[in-house]
Amino acid sequence: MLTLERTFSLDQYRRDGFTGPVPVLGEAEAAAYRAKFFAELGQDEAQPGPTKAYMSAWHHRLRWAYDLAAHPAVLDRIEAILGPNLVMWAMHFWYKEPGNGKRIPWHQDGAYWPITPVKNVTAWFALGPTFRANGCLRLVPGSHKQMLEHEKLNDKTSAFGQGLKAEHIDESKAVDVEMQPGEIVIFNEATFHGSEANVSDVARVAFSVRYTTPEVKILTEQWSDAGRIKTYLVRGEDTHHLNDAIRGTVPV
Ligand SMILES: O=C(O)CCC(=O)C(=O)O
Repeated sequence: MLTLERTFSLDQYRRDGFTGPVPVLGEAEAAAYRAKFFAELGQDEAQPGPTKAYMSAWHHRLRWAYDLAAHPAVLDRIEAILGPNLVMWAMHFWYKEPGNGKRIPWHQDGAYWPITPVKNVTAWFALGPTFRANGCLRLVPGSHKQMLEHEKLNDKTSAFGQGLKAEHIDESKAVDVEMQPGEIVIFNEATFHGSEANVSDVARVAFSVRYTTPEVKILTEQWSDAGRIKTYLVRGEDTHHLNDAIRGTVPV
């Protein structure tokens, strides 16, 4: 199994389809954001439980979530990959309380997204510790070279109805991305990724932020949940104005 380099490397990103994890927040800062997360759920962090809360687009209405999604230390890394003009277009919290039996099946994000061209960099941000037993993110290095067909899954343990075909997955090549609170790992729209159930007593608190460039058009009319998609120019200039109709407003 590949050993994580725990550094930001453009060479690794190009070779493996991901890079990191790297620290962005200190432990105390990550804990403060984690507290805001649980406060928003209306839960006591010491007794994390299941939630029916909507987990997308908190950055449209909560300034602290926007500040995380547009964190300069994250944007510096994304800019190194995508260049100076950056559009942030989605954010989703991935929370698994202790005992959450759902797994995220192996998938490539680009297979789910009506955007053209399909170009995206994701920062997956751990606000709490992530490790094998609480369902840390798993990635397959070098899997990002082509898009593959996804199929329907009839599996009650899967959080998604579709995923990559089992024949395309070589579990022996998968990497468990165990992370400390405040770290990010960066991957692209084609990198195989997923995660297992949380069989520990530690909540897994994490979120993803999606970034692209102004020449990418988001086809909101093909999106089943279009309200969660808004574009924020977080660096540089909008050279194409393709998504003006869904421009987001930074919350106060
Ligand atoms: O958090 C997970 O386990 C999956 C995350 C994911 O699918 C994503 O960020 O695209």
